Amino acid sequence: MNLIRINRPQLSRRDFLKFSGFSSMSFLLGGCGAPIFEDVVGKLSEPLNQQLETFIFNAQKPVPEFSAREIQPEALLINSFRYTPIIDQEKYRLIIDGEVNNPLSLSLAEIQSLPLTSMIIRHVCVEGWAAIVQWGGVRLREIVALAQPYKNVRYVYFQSGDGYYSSWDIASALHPQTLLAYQKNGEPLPVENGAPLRLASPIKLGYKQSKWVTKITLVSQLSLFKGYWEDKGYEWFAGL
Ligand SMILES: Nc1nc2c(c(=O)[nH]1)N[C@H]1C(S)=C(S)[C@@H](COP(=O)(O)O)O[C@H]1N2
Ligand SMILES: [Mo]
Repeated sequence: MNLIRINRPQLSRRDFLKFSGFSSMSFLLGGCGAPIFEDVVGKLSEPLNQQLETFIFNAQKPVPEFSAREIQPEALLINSFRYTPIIDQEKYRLIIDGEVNNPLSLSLAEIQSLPLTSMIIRHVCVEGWAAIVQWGGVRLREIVALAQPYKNVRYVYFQSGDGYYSSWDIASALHPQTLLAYQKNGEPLPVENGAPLRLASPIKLGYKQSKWVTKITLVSQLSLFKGYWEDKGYEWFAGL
């Protein structure tokens, strides 16, 4: 899926080093590959850069959640524009790239070793149905922090295994209730609902919540393509 083109100048290695500001040389000495997971997880507690911090503080207040007995297990309708992609969970990697100091390729085991957040929220589809669902997964902001975005990052692209794509504003992406979910109603996420990994958030309409997410790209500008439904005229922000 090559629809998303990000126009930005290539950084020279010198510029890259200038931008990156690594506190440790181990990454640079580690050869040409990505840093090992333990290296980046160690940086979890480090703050995001200042501008992103400001976004977080300006982001919406937490959305009130529902209680467990309010979950509506049958109400979440499968809504897929195409087919359900077959993704081998063993071989699966979530790529995080774009305008970041620390591009990542994470296995499901690595993602699941990050703190688990669970929430009970209402999923709202623009087609006129809604469902109260419990989602479990990792906060997107944790993954974004690991990737160490440049300070001018404003948007996040999500690419999916079925060719679906969408883009979000960075503030919504960093909202504490925006999750990359791998559980639904206390069970492993079913394939039709986006396994191994999907977006789940109480602040966006259903079509912003990409299933089968394979790649997350952090950018300072949106390209001509903004999302599968968005490019057909649906609202881009799609906030709830
Ligand atoms: N990859 C992908 N993600 C997607 C879709 C899709 O077709 N492909 N449909 C969207 C829409 S319109 C909705 S309402 C929700 C539905 O999620 P569900 O099928 O788990 O109920 O997924 C969203 N995410
Ligand atoms: Mo939807």
